[in-house]
Amino acid sequence: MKTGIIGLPQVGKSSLFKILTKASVEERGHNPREAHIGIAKVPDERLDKLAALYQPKKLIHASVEYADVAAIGQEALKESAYANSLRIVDALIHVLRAFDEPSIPHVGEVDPLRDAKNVDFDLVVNDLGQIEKRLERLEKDLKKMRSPELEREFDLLKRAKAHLETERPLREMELSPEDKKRIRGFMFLSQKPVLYALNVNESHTLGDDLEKVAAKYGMVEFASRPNSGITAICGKVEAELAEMSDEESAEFLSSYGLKESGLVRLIRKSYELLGLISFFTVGEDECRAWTIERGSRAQVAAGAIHSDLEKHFIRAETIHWDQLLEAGSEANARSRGTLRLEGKDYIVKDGDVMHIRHSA
Ligand SMILES: Nc1nc2c(ncn2[C@@H]2O[C@H](COP(=O)(O)OP(=O)(O)OP(=O)(O)O)[C@@H](O)[C@H]2O)c(=O)[nH]1
Ligand SMILES: [Mg+2]
Repeated sequence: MKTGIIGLPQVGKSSLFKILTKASVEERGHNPREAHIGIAKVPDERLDKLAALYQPKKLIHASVEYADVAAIGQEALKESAYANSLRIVDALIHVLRAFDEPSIPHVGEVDPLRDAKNVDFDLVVNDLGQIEKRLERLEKDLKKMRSPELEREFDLLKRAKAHLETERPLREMELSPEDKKRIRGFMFLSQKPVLYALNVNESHTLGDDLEKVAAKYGMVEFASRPNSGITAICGKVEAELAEMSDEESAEFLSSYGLKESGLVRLIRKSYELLGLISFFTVGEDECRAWTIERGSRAQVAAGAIHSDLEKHFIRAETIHWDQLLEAGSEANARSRGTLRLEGKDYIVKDGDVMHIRHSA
């Protein structure tokens, strides 16, 4: 699962990428049209609490991959290398300028809603171009030979085209599971779920500002459309936080009226937007979070650990993380009956702790 960080020039994309992934972006000889890739740990208090109980030798959090791409625009999107670096991501974080800084140029006034709409429009135009090309091809093929599958694809693309022509991104279009499969290969840009990230000014009332900034710029309704979300960060403060120890950062956060780093919230929201949840495996050797799609069956979840566990799955000893903490040990939980056996079709819940029993 990979998330692309997009946005207009100089809005703070690379700064965000750097603090997310703690990666260095200044590599020499790097083609600016290719994306930088980095990995961020998904912060998870639940796992930290389980680790406090087990004191494992290894503690492994879930992770999300991010790609820092060059500034977006009609021109950039015409370059296939650029468009392709975006096509391969599963979701987008769209960084929007909400900070004033006269020394850093921006197109006109600070107006993140306008910028968000413009970039969405560019994505829509790009998808329309793709669809038109494919429709032309399909028309020719259908004249030569009728095929029910090609006809279905033709109808679907016609419908997608009509949708895009109303200037709405494909992420808002309703699709049956079959249509989703049919359309997947195109990797349409406007179909990707998006998290708008408002990059705000540093201020003494940052905690409050972050809460209110989406409303201030009239973005609440805009960002509550299907497959969209919104969050706010202050790039400057996050960059300072990234350099601090845990104790220092707790003090620093409270001086701004903040409970947690905006980055933590952003990573969590992008995880949710991708439709992902975590389950845990625990023990004295290792406590670990595993990433699965929401709605996965226990057998499929076992496959996230190892394909052999999926193939030879028997049962999963399961307990919700907070029940395990409450019981204080697996033995206690078993005698209380909160540790239970689930079969292969059990739908795994976010925060379940599982031991997979298998015959491998
Ligand atoms: N005041 C202020 N400046 C910021 C903030 N975030 C980034 N900047 C500054 O904005 C400039 C651009 O930041 P980058 O992170 O390089 O932006 P970018 O979107 O990657 O830029 P391009 O890749 O060139 O499009 C730098 O000078 C940053 O220091 C912020 O929250 N507040
Ligand atoms: Mg950059």
